[in-house]
Amino acid sequence: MSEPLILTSQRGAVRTLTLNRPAALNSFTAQMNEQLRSQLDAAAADPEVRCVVLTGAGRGFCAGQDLADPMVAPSADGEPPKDLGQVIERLYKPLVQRLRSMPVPVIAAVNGVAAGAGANLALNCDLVVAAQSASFIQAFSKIGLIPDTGGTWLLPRLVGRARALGLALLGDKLGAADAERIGLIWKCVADATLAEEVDKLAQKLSTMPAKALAATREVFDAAQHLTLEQALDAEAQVQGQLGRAHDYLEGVAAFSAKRAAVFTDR
Ligand code: T3D
Repeated sequence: MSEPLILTSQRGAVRTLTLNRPAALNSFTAQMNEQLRSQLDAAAADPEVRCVVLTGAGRGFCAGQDLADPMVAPSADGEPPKDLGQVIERLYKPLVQRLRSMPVPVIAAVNGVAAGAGANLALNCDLVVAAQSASFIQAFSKIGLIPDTGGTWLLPRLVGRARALGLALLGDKLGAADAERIGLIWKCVADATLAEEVDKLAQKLSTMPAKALAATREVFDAAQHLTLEQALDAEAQVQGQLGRAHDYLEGVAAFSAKRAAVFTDR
C-alpha cells in the first residue's frame, strides 16, 4: 500500500492534516489536491473537530502545483496545449472555497518553503504561523503565470498593492521573519518551537466559540467590498444570529459566574 497523500491526526478537538509528498516538497498532484479537499470536508462535518492545522511533511510546506504532473506539464509539439484554467476551476477554486468556508478556524503551520499555490494555500488559512527557516515565494511569474489559489485577491489585501506587486512580479523568496514584519502572516517562531506554538494556539482556538470565529472570517471577507453602512448592516445581521445561539448564552453565563465557558456551537 502506498503512503496516504494527506496524513491525519487528532489531539483533543484539533485535527491536523499533513501534506505528504516530501520528496517533491509536497507539491500538488490532482490526487493530493482532491484528498486534501475531502479531508477538509470530513473535518468540517465532524462535530469533534473545533480547529484544523495544515502542515507539510519533511523540509517543505508545499511547492505549489507539481509541474511534472501530466495534467499541467507543457504538451509535446503538435499536441493541443493544456488548459490550466480548467485545472483551477476543477481543483484550486473549490479547494480555496472549502478552506475559507470551514466552520472552524484553520491554522497553517508553515514548516518550510511555501511556493506558488502552496504559498497561497497557507495564506488562505485563518492564522499563519511559520518557522523562522520557512519562506514564501510567489513563484508564478518565473513560469509565466499569475498568482492563483486566491493570490490576486489575498496579496493586495494582506500587504497592500505595492508589496503585493513586488512579491508577485519578482517572485523572490520572502523569509518568515520578513513575512511577519510586512503583515503577510500572523507569526514567525523559532524552528524548534513551531509544533509546540501551533499546538498551543490550536488548543486555545478549539475551546473558543467556533461559530463566532467562522462568522468573523466570513464578515471580514464580505466587508472588503462593502460600504461602511453595508458592513454595519452585516454586523447587525450576524450579531443578531449569534446573539440567539447557545454560545452567547454560555459565554455571558460563564462570565457572570466567573467560570470557564464551554462552547459547543459549530
Ligand atoms: O499549473 C497549473 O495548473 C496552474 C496552477 C499553478 C499553481 C502553481 O503553484 S504554479 C507554481 C509552481 N511551483 C513552482 O514553480 C515552484 C517550483 N519549485 C521551486 O522553485 C523550488 O523547488 C523551491 C524554491 C520551492 C525549493 O527549492 P529547493 O532548492 O529547496 O528544492 P529543490 O531541489 O528545487 O526541490 C526538491 C525536490 O522537489 C526536487 O526533486 P528532485 O530533483 O530531488 O527529484 C524538485 O524537482 C521537487 N519539486 C519542487 N517543487 C516542485 C517539485 N516537483 C514538481 N513540482 C514542483 N512544483
